[in-house]
Amino acid sequence: MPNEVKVIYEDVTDRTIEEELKKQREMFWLDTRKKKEEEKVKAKQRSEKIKRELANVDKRVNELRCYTFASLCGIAAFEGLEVRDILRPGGLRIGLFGPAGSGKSSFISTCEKTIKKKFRGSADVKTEGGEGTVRVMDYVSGGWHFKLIDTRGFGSYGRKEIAAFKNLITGTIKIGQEINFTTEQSSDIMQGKIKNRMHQVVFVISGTDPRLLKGDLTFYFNPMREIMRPNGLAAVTVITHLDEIEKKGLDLDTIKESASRATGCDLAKLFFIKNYFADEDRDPDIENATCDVLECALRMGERYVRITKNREKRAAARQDEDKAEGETLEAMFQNYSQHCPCRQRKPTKFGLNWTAQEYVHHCL
Ligand SMILES: Nc1nc2c(ncn2[C@@H]2O[C@H](COP(=O)(O)OP(=O)(O)OP(=O)(O)O)[C@@H](O)[C@H]2O)c(=O)[nH]1
Ligand SMILES: [Mg+2]
Repeated sequence: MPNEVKVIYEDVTDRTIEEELKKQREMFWLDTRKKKEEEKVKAKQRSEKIKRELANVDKRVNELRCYTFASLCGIAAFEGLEVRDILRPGGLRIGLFGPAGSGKSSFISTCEKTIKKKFRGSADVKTEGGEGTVRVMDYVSGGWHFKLIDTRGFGSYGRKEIAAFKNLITGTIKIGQEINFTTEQSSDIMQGKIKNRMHQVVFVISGTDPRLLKGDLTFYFNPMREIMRPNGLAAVTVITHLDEIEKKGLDLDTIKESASRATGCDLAKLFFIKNYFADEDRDPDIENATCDVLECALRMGERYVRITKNREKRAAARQDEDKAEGETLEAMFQNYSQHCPCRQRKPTKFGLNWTAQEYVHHCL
């Protein structure tokens, strides 16, 4: 009998499947662990990069904390000028203007968080359905030689809004007072004391404002620019909502050019920012942008003070000269009047409308 070959079939399918599954599970865990470790390394690198960047920002922030008036343009630029009224805490006044809800109060909170390292809160940051800023408020005062002045967003510019703008620029509407649009009476910018005026204007625009790309904001800013220009005031522009701009994939250059047309600011004086929200971690990009805006505004504010003080000094010198000239003429008239054949007629009677030559001619 031939050897019987017994073939035993073993069903290994389940085992193979199980082994395969086990292998896959191990691979999955290995993969996940590897990814987690990579993420950890990346997060560590990111946080170290942020730390390094924040250390650099801190240098700039400390310079702003130690800011004293004239330190950017150099004290030599103010030689011969009386600047003690500005050279004091809160002396240089920077006013923020722009449409309602553009982010003025939020930008001030961002500045405070950057400089003071704590978030002021959102007392007058617009909430849905709520009212935004109504009163003139000053911030970042402390011992620093500058302060930021928050104003109410104007819907559009009529005569009453223009009057309010002039009154804000001159300091006629004081810190703490309500900005209402009930009067058409405005103060003359050249008359107010320099120390009470705003020395620099910061225009604040939301980068997602649909009026910006349509070109409609030009009409909004023109009345302000017309008041500022003859008075030597120039503006810096902050474009807020950078996060929204990026989310919507809008083109930054197009927005910048539209903002430049609307505000008249050259491109170097336009800055994008995403404002801080409450409890947000420190962000070097936000803080660098904040430093850029403040440094530019302070430099331009110093320039405004220098030009205006020089202008007033020259005007005062001219007045003194005129006065001295008037006195000299009067003395000369008196002298001639003693020899005047018609002495009985006092020279003052002829007034100073006569030139010295006419008077001498008359006497001789
Ligand atoms: N996403 C985003 N929201 C912002 C930014 N800046 C401001 N906001 C929001 O915009 C709204 C208006 O901000 P405000 O700071 O109150 O604007 P405002 O210009 O002070 O408004 P008025 O005082 O009414 O003139 C608030 O809900 C802010 O949280 C930003 O950069 N990004
Ligand atoms: Mg506000």
